[in-house]
Amino acid sequence: MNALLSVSDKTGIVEFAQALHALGIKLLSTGGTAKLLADKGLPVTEVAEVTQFPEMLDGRVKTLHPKVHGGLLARRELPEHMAALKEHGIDTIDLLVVNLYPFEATVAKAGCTLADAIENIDIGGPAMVRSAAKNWKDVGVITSADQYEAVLAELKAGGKLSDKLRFALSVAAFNRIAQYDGAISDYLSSVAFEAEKLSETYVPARTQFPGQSNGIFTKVQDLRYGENSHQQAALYRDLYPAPGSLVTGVQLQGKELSYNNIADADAAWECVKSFEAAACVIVKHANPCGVAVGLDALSAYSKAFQTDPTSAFGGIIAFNRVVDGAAAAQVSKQFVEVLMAPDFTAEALEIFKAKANVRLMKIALPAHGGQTDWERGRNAMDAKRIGSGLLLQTADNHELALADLKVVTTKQPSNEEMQDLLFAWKVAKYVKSNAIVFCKGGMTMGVGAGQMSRLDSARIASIKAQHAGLTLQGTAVASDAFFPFRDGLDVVVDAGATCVIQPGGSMRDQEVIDAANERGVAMVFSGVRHFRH
Ligand code: 93A
Repeated sequence: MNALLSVSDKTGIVEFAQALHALGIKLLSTGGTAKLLADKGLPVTEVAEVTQFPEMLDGRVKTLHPKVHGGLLARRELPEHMAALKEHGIDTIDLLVVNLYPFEATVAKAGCTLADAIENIDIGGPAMVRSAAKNWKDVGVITSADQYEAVLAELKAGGKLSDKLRFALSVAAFNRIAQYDGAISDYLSSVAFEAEKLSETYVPARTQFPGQSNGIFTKVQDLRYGENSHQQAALYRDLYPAPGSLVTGVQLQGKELSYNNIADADAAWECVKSFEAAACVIVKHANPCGVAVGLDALSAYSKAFQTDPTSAFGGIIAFNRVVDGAAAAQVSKQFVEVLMAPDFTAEALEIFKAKANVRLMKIALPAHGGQTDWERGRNAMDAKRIGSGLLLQTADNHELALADLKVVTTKQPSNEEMQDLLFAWKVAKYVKSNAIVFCKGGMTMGVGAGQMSRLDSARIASIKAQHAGLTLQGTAVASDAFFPFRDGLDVVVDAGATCVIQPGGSMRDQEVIDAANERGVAMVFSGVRHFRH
């Protein structure tokens, strides 16, 4: 049996080659790998010796030779294939061990030149992997060090690999190649051509990672199950995750995050990181059930919790400030599933030690002043699976500025009301449609989410406020889309709202404006809509 070993990541290769040698398998190898094995005293034949052709062009041509590909591709059960090998003096290669030039790691490094990226595009490695994987019936192909153990176990037990393992290795190999080519395509697609790119020292800008540009994802882990226990699930992340996104976080304690935990945690984290002031967001079933800004983590949490203490039970909580002992002590009084923050003080960590089930996630915040979506930690694209299809759109990254607002009523909102309107609008963007959000003093006072009728969302928000013992008198209210009739406005004003923000743009805008004037409330149009389905 002949094995060809050609690896860039040399982790574990010596031990693996030693085990192959002990099993009587002949070792062939390329320059760097061969040298390492020979230095460790292993008998190894250089591929150049087999091909009678030296490695050339700085290693660009090492294994691209019929003696290699013939040995990988020949079908052992076809006499004419074996006769052809014999005629040309080619030996079969039965086991291939290849991992590729580190393209992904190279382009992920700050300051990577275009030339460096290009030099790290492996050609001969993937070619061999494809040959071996195509001929899986006769050749075992190893593309990752974590496959060494399973391969050795079978070789030791029966002297050869099972069909099942060879097939699994072949599938893994094609997956790896697809991912590798995807990474190259993703990277190059983002480098628009300019003459200066011909220079050896040209470093493309970091906007090269718009996130999901070509939909290249890498698997983080299998999850225990999906949304429900009969569903299988896994977590993937962008090849180049945006700074400050949930997938860049580190779990400090607690059980493994579930599918639903991750979905809710993402909703909470995306919402909380949109605030510059100290903020806290509590999420249940993908909707915020309490959002507040305050002087610090503790005050933001205390306000957010008041919105809906019932729903906050078992909630997913996100902070955009370090959680200190005071905030931790308060949060730990409630049942919490996941807690996210840019960091936790030693005192806070000590408090949560006693609550081993709480999943603590430490996630760095992205820079608020970042220029690109990627730098600001936001996806450029948004995707939704439909039956046999995929809906793609640019992400809802619109940010409302004070100057965009148009007051449409005779009554002007006070400065304080204006602040609450902007706060309510920010929150409404993260609430499932139809969204109605009552706010006051930098906290949510009632959230109506996910109803088929805007009227029902308004009613639910006010019922929830009552249940929480809050009054909606003097609140600001945000509606994620326009009021098609005056009835929605009447419901929120009946509940106590004194000012309203909504996109405007309905055929009956005038009817709604007249109603606001009649009821003596202020109304502003944002000019944009924030549907979230
Ligand atoms: O430059 S290449 O694309 N040309 C080749 O013919 C070739 N053959 C193997 N790169 C090639 N390789 C790669 O070299 C392998 O995929 C592996 O990553 C690396 C191992 O080189 P060495 O053994 O010299 O360290």
